[in-house]
Amino acid sequence: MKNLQIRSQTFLVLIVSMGIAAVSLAIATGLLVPSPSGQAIAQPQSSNMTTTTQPVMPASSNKTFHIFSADVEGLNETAAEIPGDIYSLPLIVVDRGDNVTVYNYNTEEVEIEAGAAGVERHSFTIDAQPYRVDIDVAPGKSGNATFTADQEGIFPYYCKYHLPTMTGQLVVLPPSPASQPATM
Ligand SMILES: [Cu+2]
Repeated sequence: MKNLQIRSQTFLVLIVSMGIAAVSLAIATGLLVPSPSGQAIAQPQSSNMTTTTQPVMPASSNKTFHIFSADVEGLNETAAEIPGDIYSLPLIVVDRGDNVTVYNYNTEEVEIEAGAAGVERHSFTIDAQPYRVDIDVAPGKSGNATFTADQEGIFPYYCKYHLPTMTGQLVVLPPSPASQPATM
């Protein structure tokens, strides 16, 4: 009987020291942080994780595009018999259902163009059904429009003053799973 008591005491000591070792290990690895009162508390890790993994531009159904009028460098418009005006963005890709906002910037210098034969306006125009967008801006100005991309397909956009070069394509894709709001 005495022999058994000694054995159980030894076992108890073993259990306690294993417990201490486990807590020390947890503190060392940062899983548990000793609180001021001496009790170990679990450290929340999730808050740190979400801030570090947050994407810079999270997927959203609101999509904004900034388009600038630009020129093909070195082009002799007279010799080429074609305007050298282009868009900074020749392609806009969205998902169906997206709320699309387009800013159209006319980068022509007001002073120079005012004295020229024609005022260099630039438009961002879509008239392919069902879309109807027309952002027509004067030199040095900008304008914007917002519409819902509710029809899939490829729709041309163009500047009313600089065809055939100043064109682009709005591509409306079927909704992608990644851009869908999470369903519970
Ligand atoms: Cu133009």
